[in-house]
Amino acid sequence: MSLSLSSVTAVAFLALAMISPSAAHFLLNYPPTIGFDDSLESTPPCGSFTVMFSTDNVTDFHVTGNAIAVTSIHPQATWLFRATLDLNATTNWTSLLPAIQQTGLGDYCEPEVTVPSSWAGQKGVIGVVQDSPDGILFQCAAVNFVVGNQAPPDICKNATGLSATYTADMALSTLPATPAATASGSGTSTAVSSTKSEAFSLKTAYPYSLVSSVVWAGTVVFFLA
Ligand SMILES: [Cu+2]
Repeated sequence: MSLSLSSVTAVAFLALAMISPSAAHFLLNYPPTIGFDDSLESTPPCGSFTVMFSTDNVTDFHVTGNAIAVTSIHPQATWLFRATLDLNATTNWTSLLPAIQQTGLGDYCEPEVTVPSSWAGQKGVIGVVQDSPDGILFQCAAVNFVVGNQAPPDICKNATGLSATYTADMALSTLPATPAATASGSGTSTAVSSTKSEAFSLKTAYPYSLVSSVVWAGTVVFFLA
């Protein structure tokens, strides 16, 4: 059996990319993100980006069913999909689905997310929040809410073996409305952070390192072959 050096190298790089927590947290593939900065993805409400309808890639979001597609680099995480008519993305967030726990790496898509039908004809922001082993992470999309529903685009797909189930997530259900609330020293934010660390220790009980070991074992087999 022969394996070219380049394919072995490619496998090794792929394995590294998959297990490195700092490689990326998550990608918002659809609707198009207003911006992604890996190192600032934990900055609410939009991962450090400011919504600007004049320059953002603004797409239609169908109120009776529209896809939201992401890629998770975390083997397990919990998601909140939310939306607001506040064009600054700071207030009045509506949760579009209960919190969802994703297990398995890679592409994940909710094909038929709905928003209140009365929103049709208005601009707004879709917010995607991931409660991950390395914190709460954010991205946003700038959209025009329109009537009807959408056939899920090709980019809406689920990685083999990935599963998603509704769950309860205190960190997501008590998300501060604004960045300022996070920074304040009020009793409320203290309660939020203690909840967050509980959620964090629960999450880290998942065999993150076990998944990494399996990937590495596969890599070693390739090197020895
Ligand atoms: Cu991460």
